Parts: sequence; structure tokens; C-alpha cells
Amino acid sequence: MRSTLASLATRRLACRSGALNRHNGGTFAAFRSHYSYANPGKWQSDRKDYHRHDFEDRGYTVGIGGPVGSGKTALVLALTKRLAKKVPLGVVTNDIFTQEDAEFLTRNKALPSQFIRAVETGGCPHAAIREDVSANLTACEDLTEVLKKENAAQSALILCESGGDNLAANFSRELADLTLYVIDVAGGDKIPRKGGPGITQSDVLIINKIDLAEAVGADLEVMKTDADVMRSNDSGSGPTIFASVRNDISVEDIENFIMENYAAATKGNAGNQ
Ligand SMILES: Nc1nc2c(ncn2[C@@H]2O[C@H](COP(=O)(O)OP(=O)(O)O)[C@@H](O)[C@H]2O)c(=O)[nH]1
Ligand SMILES: [Mg+2]
Repeated sequence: MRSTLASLATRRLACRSGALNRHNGGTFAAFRSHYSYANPGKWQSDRKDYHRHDFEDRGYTVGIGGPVGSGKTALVLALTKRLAKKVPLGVVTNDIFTQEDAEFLTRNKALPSQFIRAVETGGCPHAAIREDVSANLTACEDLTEVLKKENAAQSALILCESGGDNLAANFSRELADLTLYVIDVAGGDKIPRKGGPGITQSDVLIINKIDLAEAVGADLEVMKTDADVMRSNDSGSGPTIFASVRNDISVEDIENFIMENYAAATKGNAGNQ
């Protein structure tokens, strides 16, 4: 008992001195209760190890993550209106205890209800997109089956929205073929430099609600510089898109980004785009 307490005290001292917090390079020594990472995760442009090639049982899956209220559902709604004309499209939503987002999308006629599935995670939403993705995999497979009956010639595309997460959450590559991470300016212009795997490693970082930047005093230049630094690697920086989904600003860029990646992954089976 005494030795356990002593080792805990030593560890805490090490944390305070910054010895266990090598990556932040910040002014303050910070507590981190378990592992120490060399960096907050790096953006990689080449992920061929993760890429799937067969979308027969589960369509090309686009994970849309980000904090609560950043505009994920608004983006899904805007994208469905564009993408449904081009590909067999399904949507999976995640909420903790409700089907709120799926109901919102159905009410707003994003898609016919048979192409929307709701996952109730019952606990921390990040677990269902990262630790145990089985409920989401099942929902995606189920939708793919339904979509195939409508259009067997073209690979399905599935937008999978996570429940509102924290900065430590990003989709597992086991579930998402492409990852979008949505933050918004109202969270403060500090958010990009806080890092976390969604910010550093998502295939595209979307900074939404730029229409509110002036009202909340967010400096978009600072956000862009910090995002580029956090998403940098030896060959450059991962893409960041500034958007106002509500005002249809940059939604087309996001649509194009998805379609390019979908077409490249599904190749001959992507139909006419
Ligand atoms: N001003 C503004 N509001 C937005 C924008 N995008 C979404 N919202 C609003 O932000 C709120 C939360 O959006 P929602 O899509 O539900 O966020 P989610 O929790 O990430 O799915 C809603 O009231 C949206 O109408 C935007 O670009 N500008
Ligand atoms: Mg939502």
C-alpha cells in the first residue's frame, strides 16, 4: 500500500514537472493520468493500409464526427440533398438515448425513411465509432442491402454521423473509409490548436459557422494557421475547409471532396457522376 502511494506520488510529481507531458510544449505542466504521447497524432495523406476495395456488403462509409452542436446534422442534411441525385445514398445517425437526428433528417426530407438508420449508443458516443463499432457496422450493412435492391449497379455511399463527441474522438478506420471532422467558430478560435485525433487526423477538417465569426470574436486566420500546424506532416498539411453550412457556403467543396474519394475507391462501380 505504502509503495503504491509512493509510486503514485512520484508519478504525479513527474506529471507536474512536465516530464510525462512531452508533447504539448506549452507553458504549463499539465496532468495526464495515463499514457504520454509524443504528439497529438499526425495527419497522414497516404493511408493505403486501411483502404477497403470491396463495397458489396457495406457501402463506402463516410464518418462525420465533431463536438455537439458543431453542425454535423445540418451538413448531413445539406449533403443528402446533393448526393442522393448521384449515388445510392444512406445515412446512419448516432445519439446517446434518442433518435433525434434521424427524426430531424426524416422530417426535413433528407431521404426516404428506409434509407436512414438510427443507432442509440446508450453510452459515450465515441465508443460506438471507435472502440466497438459493431452497431454502426450492422446499420451500414443493413442499409447497403436495402440500397442494393434499388440500384445494384452502383456502390452505396453511407454518411455516418457520430453522436456529439469530444476532441479525443475520431472514427476508427474499421468503420469509416473517409473521415470528416466538424468544429465551429462558436467554440472559440482556440479549438484547432487544442488538437486531438479528429483535428489532426481526419481526412478533412471542416470549420463551420463562419457566418458567426464576427459575433463571437473568432479570428479565422488564427484558426487556419493553427489547423495547418496541427495537421502538418512531412509532405504538407491536411485539408481544412471553412464553411457555413446553413448558408450553403463550401458545401459544394465538401461534396466534391467526398465524391472524389468515393469514385477513386469504388472505381468502375461508381456509375455516372
Ligand atoms: N449560424 C449557423 N448555424 C448553424 C450552421 N450550421 C448549423 N447551425 C446550427 O447549429 C445548431 C446545431 O447544428 P446540428 O447540425 O444539430 O449540430 P450537431 O450536433 O453537430 O449535429 C443548429 O441550430 C443548426 O441550425 C451554420 O453554418 N451557421
Ligand atoms: Mg447531430
